[in-house]
Amino acid sequence: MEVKVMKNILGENDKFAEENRKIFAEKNILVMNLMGSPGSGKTSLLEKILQKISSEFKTAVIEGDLFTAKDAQRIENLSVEVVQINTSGGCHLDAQMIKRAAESLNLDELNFLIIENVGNLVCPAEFDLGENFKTAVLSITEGDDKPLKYPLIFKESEVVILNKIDLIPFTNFNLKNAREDLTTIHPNIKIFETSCTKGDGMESFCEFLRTRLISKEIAL
Ligand SMILES: Nc1nc2c(ncn2[C@@H]2O[C@H](COP(=O)(O)OP(=O)(O)O)[C@@H](O)[C@H]2O)c(=O)[nH]1
Ligand SMILES: [Mg+2]
Repeated sequence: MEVKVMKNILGENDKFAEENRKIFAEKNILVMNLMGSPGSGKTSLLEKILQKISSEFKTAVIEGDLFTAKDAQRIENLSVEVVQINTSGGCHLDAQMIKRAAESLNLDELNFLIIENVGNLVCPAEFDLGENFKTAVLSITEGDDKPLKYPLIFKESEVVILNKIDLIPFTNFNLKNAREDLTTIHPNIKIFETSCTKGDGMESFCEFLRTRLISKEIAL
């Protein structure tokens, strides 16, 4: 019985996800679903890349949070359009929430939509939001065993960001092992090493995003 209920929930979500994907494709908008644990650096990464990308491509952000608009405020401080979704304790965003949030954006003007998912290494990976690709943020302080312990999020993600690389000297995080495990889980996964505090890897990640955006022919 429980399995059946779960199936119905996911079936319903997939219907909304397909509707979202169709709308985003019609409007020629690239959509990235950004996932990762609380505190891995998702909002910090956005703060860094938006400074570059939002001046080249018309970008908006949907912020998912259990409670509060703290992250949305950080994005608004950069003069980037942002919509806040509070899940009131819910551990992930779903496609219907995205559909509603997207209705308040001017999609005709938009090139790039970034969705910061609720901080969680498990549930968000199970829900298709209608995005073009998923990016997982894993920070050095979480430990190099996490890819094997939480494989689904890395299987589902086209990109993984190994963030807080500046903290490597203070931890036992083994980059070689982490890269090997990630590649075992997802052979073609693109791996970026970043530091939001020092700036490492930001240009490489922005270059990847530019290529993705331009290949959809949605430059301003
Ligand atoms: N040392 C270091 N700290 C970082 C880095 N990125 C983020 N942080 C810090 O990690 C904490 C959580 O960052 P935040 O962006 O709010 O994470 P989120 O919960 O995933 O959105 C903040 O105190 C950030 O300043 C990094 O690359 N290096
Ligand atoms: Mg955040």
